[in-house]
Amino acid sequence: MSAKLQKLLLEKEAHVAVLGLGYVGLPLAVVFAEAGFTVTGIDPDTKKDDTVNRGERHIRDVSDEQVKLLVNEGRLSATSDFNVLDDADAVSICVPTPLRKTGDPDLTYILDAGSELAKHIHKDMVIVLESTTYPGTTRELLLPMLEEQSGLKIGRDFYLAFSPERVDPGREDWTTINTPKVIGGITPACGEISSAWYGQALESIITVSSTEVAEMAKLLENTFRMINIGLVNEMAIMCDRLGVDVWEVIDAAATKPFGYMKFTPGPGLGGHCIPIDPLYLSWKLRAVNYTARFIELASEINTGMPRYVVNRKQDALNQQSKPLKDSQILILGVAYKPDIDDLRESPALDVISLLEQKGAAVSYHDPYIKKVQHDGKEKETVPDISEAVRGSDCVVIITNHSVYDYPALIKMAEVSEKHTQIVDTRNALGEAGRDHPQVVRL
Ligand code: SAJ
Repeated sequence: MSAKLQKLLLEKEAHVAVLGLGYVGLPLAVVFAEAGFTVTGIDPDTKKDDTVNRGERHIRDVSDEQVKLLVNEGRLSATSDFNVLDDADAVSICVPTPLRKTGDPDLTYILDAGSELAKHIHKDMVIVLESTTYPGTTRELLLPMLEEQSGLKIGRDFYLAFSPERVDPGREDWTTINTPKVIGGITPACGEISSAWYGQALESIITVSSTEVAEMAKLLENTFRMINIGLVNEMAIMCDRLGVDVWEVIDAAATKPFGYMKFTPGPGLGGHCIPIDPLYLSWKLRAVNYTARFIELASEINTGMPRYVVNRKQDALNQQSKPLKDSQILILGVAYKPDIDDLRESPALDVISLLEQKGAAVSYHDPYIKKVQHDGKEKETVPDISEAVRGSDCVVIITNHSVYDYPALIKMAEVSEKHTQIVDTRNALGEAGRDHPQVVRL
């Protein structure tokens, strides 16, 4: 293993580069800089680069003060120029791994990062891929790109590892610095030197034997979550068929102090991780003629929840012999989960599309999301909730932001001349919503 690189890393003299300044890359760049490294963020989006270089943050999980201090100290800067990689000793790749419209993995960002790196890779460089992807990507895709063009030898001239990001946007108890970090190298030396580097900045490093183990561990984490959410969504459907209150069932099961983990049903699965990562795994397994049945079934149930919610809404309006067509529907909360401003894959978008296809007039309110572009249309959040509720035939709670005053919401519905119905997909109203004549719960 390169003693020179090891020395640079352990003495924090290494120049660190972070490719991609999104919700993973910017916090990681800040953590490395705060540990004492000189860090250059590289992002083709010059707006992000300019924000960082002005000493400001564009990701809520870091503060303007943190960025300003590091930029002023010369520890953190950002650029769209990949040539800076010529002087980088340690590189983290934190680029998106979305799905194509076909549902297949879209590795464009990883391939672009790999081809830029291949132009600038040099002896005594360590590279860690953080982007969630299928097992084998680092070894089968990234490694050849880096070796073939450079003629350098893995584990001798340069080092390559995979380390899954475990960032939960908006979370304050588990952050980039204190969340345990799994790292697996192409060779043992790769794993060792990557762990030595990350160990200079993060509190807990778990070194595993290969990149495939690290890639697969991440997919197990998020597949576990997706399948359990699918299970509890199906429990909601089954309880409705049996006339049993699923929320009371879940609360009762959650009293078990061991062997059980609480998940709650909802209008569908949003975010850039949980609905997407498991499909990278099932795609890879199809390539080796295996069907990942749990993933496919859970995905089917989760993607069916928006339609299920719309049907519940139709039930609510039927109670008033009101057709869905031409009814006024207000969606409360469109972000993919509470108290954040992220709309990616939000089930609210599917619910809005389905309602509009059925002829309903749909508006929304979300304190974190002022505008929504969807289905070629732009909507703005309604300014005044009480007025919007009074003017609606039905209010649907899709995302239960903490800022909402739920008891007041019930009061607004009760006094509205339209006798507004409330569809509560998150049990946001709690006991007040149970058996209420104007409330339908998931
Ligand atoms: N959801 C449910 N029921 C649940 C939990 C979530 O319907 O019981 C829905 C949410 O409303 C949301 C989607 O699932 O639409 C995803 O929710 P999430 O809580 O999993 O939030 P994410 O997507 O931000 O997940 C991240 C993940 N982090 C990474 O992948 C790096 C995940 O691994 C974390 O466990 C999760 O945060 C977390 O713990 O909150």
